[in-house]
Amino acid sequence: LTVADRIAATLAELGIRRAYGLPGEDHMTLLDAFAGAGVEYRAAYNESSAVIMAATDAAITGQPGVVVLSLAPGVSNGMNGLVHAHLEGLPVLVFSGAHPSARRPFVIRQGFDTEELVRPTTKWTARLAEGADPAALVCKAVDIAMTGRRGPVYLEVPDDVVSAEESFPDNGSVELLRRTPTATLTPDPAAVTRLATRLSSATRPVLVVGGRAADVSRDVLARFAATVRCPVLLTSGQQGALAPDHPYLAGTFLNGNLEATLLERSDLILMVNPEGFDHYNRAWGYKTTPIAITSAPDTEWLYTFDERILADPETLLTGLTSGGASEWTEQDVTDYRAGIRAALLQHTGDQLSAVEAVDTALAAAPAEVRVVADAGFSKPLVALLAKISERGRYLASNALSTMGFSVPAASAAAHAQAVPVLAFLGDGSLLMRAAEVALARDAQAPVVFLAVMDRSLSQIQIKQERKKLRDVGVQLPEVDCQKLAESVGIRGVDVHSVAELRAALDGAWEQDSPLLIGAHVDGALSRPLFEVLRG
Ligand SMILES: Cc1ncc(C[n+]2csc(CCOP(=O)(O)OP(=O)(O)O)c2C)c(N)n1
Repeated sequence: LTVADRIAATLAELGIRRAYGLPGEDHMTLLDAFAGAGVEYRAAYNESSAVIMAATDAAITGQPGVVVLSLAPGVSNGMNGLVHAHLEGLPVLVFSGAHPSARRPFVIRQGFDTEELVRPTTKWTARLAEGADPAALVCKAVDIAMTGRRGPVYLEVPDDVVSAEESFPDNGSVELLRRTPTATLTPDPAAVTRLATRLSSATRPVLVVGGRAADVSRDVLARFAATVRCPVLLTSGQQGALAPDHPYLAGTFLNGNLEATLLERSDLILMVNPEGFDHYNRAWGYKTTPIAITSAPDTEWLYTFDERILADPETLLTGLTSGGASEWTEQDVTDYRAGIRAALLQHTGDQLSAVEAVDTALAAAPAEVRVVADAGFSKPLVALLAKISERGRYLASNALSTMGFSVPAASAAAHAQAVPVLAFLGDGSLLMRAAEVALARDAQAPVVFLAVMDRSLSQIQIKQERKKLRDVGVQLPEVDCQKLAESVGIRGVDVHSVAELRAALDGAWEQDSPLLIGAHVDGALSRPLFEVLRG
């Protein structure tokens, strides 16, 4: 067995089933070893997509994602994906080949300090030296990627080192990793009493659940919301934490304008893990200062709190079940949800609008669908209108908000799990990843890409207009999605009305080929919506 075989076998033993990348001559032995160990390797068409795919796999499976990049240009081309994984807090093992150690000081062509390049986006970088235990190194990398705030780690594995025969006895690294202890936080009892008192006298409590982890179970959240009669808002990263039909699920928290209709009425806003990575970068704009429950001392928050309690939210919310004074009714929550829909869907015209395209596609999707949003104008529309059945079934580049996310993310999601995927994107993002819609072929689940085609980078164009600046660089060409899709071997269709869109979606989920729908919309109808969302 070679060192590469041992690396691949260790990944397989840890339960890692897939790896992504774009092959390079510096890591062919490793890819060969993956095939031998049953780690399925998929090539993307550019490295940032490959990293996004590995990060998405991690988001869905809870296991570290794996990506293999070619030295120098492969790593540099993967940087955008790496920044996404880092900001999103997703554990990704980034392997790269390397020049042979003896040649390193003499290398000029493709000679670049890639460890230095990736350093700001990784929790750890290491190089596999001749004679190092490969299984121990992989396990250490996994441990670092998965503990505390999760994130990518970078391992350089020179081909000459991984091709060598390996001679290490099993030192139990994998077993050690499985025995990682978990700690439970015991909150300050006085703070808990103060909170319980505030909650029992609040007439309009609202709970906002945020953060990266699933720190509150659906059962506890459901019971808390119903017994305290407390509307719940979920940040984008927590979508699906409460069942979509729970009578107290108010909707999505973006730190935007629309939520004010609920939050401005509230006299107690309780936030679980208020981390700023998945909402608008703006100060707290509602009159009540929130109380925070944070499960770790080092969360990334944006605003000040009345009080911040370091506690396990699951335990704390389980103990807080008397909502004596709440005046909210289920009808209030239903009205709030209806108000959000009405505010978003009020601006329609003769032509198809972006919001109608999003709403129509969501309505036609199966209940268990996984929804993927890209950066751009449709992102908040998707976040506010989607009904997400479970945690992990809403995917977005929340923190980096990078364009070109949804094509690789949707494809990786459909490879990782047999759950149908509906991916939204603008025409700018589609043009960035056009050929990669083919990556969704041979997946475990059907994928529908819904591209909102408005012939512009509207998110930017609208901001230019609002600042009375000239339109610069924001026009896009008309794209024929049917031809584009068919040229890379998937189905494609172009639609110009709600009726045509419904017809295109009819039966879309029964087909085994991915489908690209180009929804050609009137961009002028998006203008007033921007005002509604951001003010
Ligand atoms: C990689 C990347 N480049 C640039 C941006 C800045 N940006 C944010 S939204 C946007 C426009 C996106 O255009 P499109 O995909 O057509 O969606 P639309 O806003 O038109 O719906 C741009 C350029 C970004 N977020 N990511």
